[in-house]
Amino acid sequence: MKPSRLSLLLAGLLLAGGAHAAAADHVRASHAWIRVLPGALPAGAYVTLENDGDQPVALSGADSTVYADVMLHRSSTAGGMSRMSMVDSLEVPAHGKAVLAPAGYHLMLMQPKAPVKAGDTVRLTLKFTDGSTLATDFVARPANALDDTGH
Ligand SMILES: [Cu+2]
Repeated sequence: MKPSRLSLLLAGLLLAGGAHAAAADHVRASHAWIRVLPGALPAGAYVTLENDGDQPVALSGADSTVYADVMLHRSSTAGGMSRMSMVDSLEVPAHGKAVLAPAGYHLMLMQPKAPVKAGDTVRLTLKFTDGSTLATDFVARPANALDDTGH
């Protein structure tokens, strides 16, 4: 371990009161993608979060320089009607994962400051309830995409 890494680690431990490191340090993000819709319509962002820590962590939202507002939503279907509701946080269990996917949890990206088109990469800063953050690159996919491969 290089000295710089060690000092960062020690600083992190001190900030966390010595109990455990920040939530984001234990989370790995993969399959991060955005489904872009025409014009200024809100876009859904999806990602798989894996937590290798011994404590559950919770996603509280995200920030973006490209979108003016980002909200954590959950889609559900009742009586054949699809609806979305706002969610305060989404838990990622210890040694488990949480999946944000179409028809379920997603980040709702509102008011793009510049057009985002399929093939673009957009960086979102995922935020956790302990205040830690994880910068993640999301690939923009077309409106008819079902997953991160674009199919
Ligand atoms: Cu939504």
